[in-house]
Amino acid sequence: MLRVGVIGCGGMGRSHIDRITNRTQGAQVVAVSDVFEEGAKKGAEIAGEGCKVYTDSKQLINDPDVDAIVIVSPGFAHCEDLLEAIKVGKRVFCEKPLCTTADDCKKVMDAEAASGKHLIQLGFMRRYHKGYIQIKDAIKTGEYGDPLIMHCTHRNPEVPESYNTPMAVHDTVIHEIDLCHWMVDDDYESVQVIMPKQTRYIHKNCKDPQIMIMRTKSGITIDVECFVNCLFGYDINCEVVCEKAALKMGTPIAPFIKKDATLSTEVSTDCFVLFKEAYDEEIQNWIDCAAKGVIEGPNTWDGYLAAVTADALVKAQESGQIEPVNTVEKPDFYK
Ligand code: ISE
Repeated sequence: MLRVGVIGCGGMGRSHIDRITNRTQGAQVVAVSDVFEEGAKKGAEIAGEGCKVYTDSKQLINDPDVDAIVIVSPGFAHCEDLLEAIKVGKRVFCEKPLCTTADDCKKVMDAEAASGKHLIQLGFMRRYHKGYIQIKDAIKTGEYGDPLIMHCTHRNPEVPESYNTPMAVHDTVIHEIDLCHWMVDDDYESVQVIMPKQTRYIHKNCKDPQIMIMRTKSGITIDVECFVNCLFGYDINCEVVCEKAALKMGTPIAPFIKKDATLSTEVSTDCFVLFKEAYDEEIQNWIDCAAKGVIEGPNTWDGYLAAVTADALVKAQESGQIEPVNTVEKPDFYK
């Protein structure tokens, strides 16, 4: 049984504690921490009797009863805890982002590589969604030729007033940044953002919709329509155009109903409903991999690449120009 300590007991933290306690196998939450003691206690209640409560994440990381760590604290707090976990050689599942700056991501990547052990998995859970896996597997067969273009849509029904233009990159399209390069096994070279006619239903600090374009090193061109006040639902689509075929992800989770001379189906409005299974799968895979001492999911390189690409996209939102994605050479350790 993997003994897990969870850092951060907000909504997502409590959801992971519940997942490890009630919906996955092979691990148990033995300690939780949160800077707010009340929050930590709420988390411990979900884990059940005997779960230790900390307000200092360093103490949790160094607790000899904790084998592995789940980091679900706010992004700005990740770097220090990741470096501490690497120092003591404990395995980590870290919710996105890896760190809030590309420099901090690089620091963590260098420390992990120097430790000689792959310890960190990043919470890009969409890699565990069946629809994307099916497309990735289909591309890998070679039957359809090389991928050339990808079209994605990422629509939210609405976002709060606190959501601003850069968040369309950091909170929303960050999923496609990770997914798209993973599906075609390539890294990014440049990005661009085009602002179409704007919806009247958006708040003043957010441009919406936006079209983000990412070009990979081999030339694959990816367009992502990001539309976070589309009003009608949480609507996620992906199509990969290859030399001999177009592969479109099957999305509906609801049945098609024919009634009163009408064909209808439901559009989800909630990412936690649409990707519920993916969240469970990613944690189960992390637990299973911990027993084998490997990481199969997104790793520290993916976190670093996402951070550098996101910075370039935010720059492109302002400049309207094609912006380069300037990463360091991928270290052999991550190849
Ligand atoms: C949110 O954090 C997510 O992860 C959702 O998938 C995304 O659609 C939303 O825009 C984000 O705020």
